[in-house]
Amino acid sequence: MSKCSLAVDIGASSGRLIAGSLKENRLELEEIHRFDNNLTRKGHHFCWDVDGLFNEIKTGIRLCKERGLHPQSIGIDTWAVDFVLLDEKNRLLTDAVAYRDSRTDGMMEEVFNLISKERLYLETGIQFQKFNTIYQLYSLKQSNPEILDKAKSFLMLPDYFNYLLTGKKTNEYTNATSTQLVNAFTKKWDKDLLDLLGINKDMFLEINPPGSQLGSLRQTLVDELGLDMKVILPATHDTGSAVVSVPEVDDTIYISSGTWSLIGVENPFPVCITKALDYNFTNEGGFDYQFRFLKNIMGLWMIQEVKRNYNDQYSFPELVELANKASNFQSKINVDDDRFLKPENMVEEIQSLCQETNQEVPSTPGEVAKCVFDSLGVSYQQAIDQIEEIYEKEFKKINIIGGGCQNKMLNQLIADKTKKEVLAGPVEATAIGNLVSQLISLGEMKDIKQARNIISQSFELTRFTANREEENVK
Ligand code: ADP
Ligand code: LRH
Repeated sequence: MSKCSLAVDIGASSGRLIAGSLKENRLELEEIHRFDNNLTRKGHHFCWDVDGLFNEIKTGIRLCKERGLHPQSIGIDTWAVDFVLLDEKNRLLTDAVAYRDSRTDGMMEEVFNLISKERLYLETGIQFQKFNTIYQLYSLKQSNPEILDKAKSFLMLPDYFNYLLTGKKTNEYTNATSTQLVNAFTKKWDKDLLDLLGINKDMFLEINPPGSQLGSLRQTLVDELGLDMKVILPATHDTGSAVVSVPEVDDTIYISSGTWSLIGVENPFPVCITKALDYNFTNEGGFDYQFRFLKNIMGLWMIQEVKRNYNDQYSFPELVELANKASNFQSKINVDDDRFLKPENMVEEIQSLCQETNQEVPSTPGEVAKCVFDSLGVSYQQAIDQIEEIYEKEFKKINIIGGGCQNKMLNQLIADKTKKEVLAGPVEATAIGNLVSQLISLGEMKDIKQARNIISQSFELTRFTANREEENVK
């Protein structure tokens, strides 16, 4: 792989650098570096270790060089909603407080005193999650208004890493929409909303779409790393990049399965109708100004925490295996209850809810895992029913992408419950979508339609059906 581009994909649980190149109409990938990502406690808050993450990005670039790879470009995506603020000298004014931190408790309600829920939804199309950037900023306004007033630049985390790489500051469109502060129709910062909230408008930067080229690495980094490359914006919101990789979006419901399960469809326009508001569906900005009409479901965060609570004694495949063996265990919980966002102990929280609802309490790792997977299945089914109700049509196919599509038990469960054809893959959908944005920007791919064709030629998917015939398909 001589000529390649480099995707930096950092999820809430782990990050990776993957090099990709186009060879005879197929996308070839080479994993360069992988690392864990965890919340760290800083003072009163749970934060992300942005310095550590930037070091991992640099390590990955160094490893490219060691392997003789000279990427022509690099693109960064991360999870959404989190940000930092910089002062006039581009120094950090805030830690990168994590969205699971409790600072946003009660903030949604405070914001609704200033702006009605309906207006917020009609203007932004974004779902109500208590951790959205709007509520994080409002919390900062309550606790440290002087910081907000002093701030000269608002940067989402990929924007910040891009600034560290290039010295250039911009806000990328897809991730900006996750703030709930971008107007879904003008695709610009909603200055009226910011005025109503009393939040300093001047710190928000120009919004640029995926595919924009930011420039080369800073000279100091070129000297340090011995490589130069173009920095290109992918859909910097990881889910935005992931959905680029869904080979066939028409008539397909996707599940982007990782720390969160994002269930939805792609649309050319935002759907801000009352039913979508009632069901709390979002319209996140996507590549090529498409919209992701989807619902956030608590996702595999729950099993990540369960794994941690059992001191990482079991791997993810082992937990799936144990859940399979606990086939008689039937208790189910509402996975979307906020109590699972950041409980002290996930296993105990699950056990408590089973007890409170007079169900059998899971006592073994297999029973706990079975309860999580079955309960996620219930929530998936409900979201799928809601999508079909809103669209007044039946979708025939479900495409599960991301790390979670390796969970065969969950894939089969979804096929059994929905009686739909379930396709699993690609696992590295987000990195692939990130690479595709770069390759389109560089003129190596024509457009997203061609990119999706190439993706479907390049990666094998696994099909699951209710009659339990698992097969590999191209
Ligand atoms: P994120 O990008 O949100 O950090 P990923 O897309 O990397 O998440 O997916 C991580 C999840 O994938 C894990 O929480 C785990 O549940 C699941 N997973 C990863 N590997 C496997 C595996 N071999 N078998 C089953 N599940 C897996
Ligand atoms: C998935 C994700 C999701 C957001 C959440 C904060 O990684 O970006 O789309 O809602 O993290």
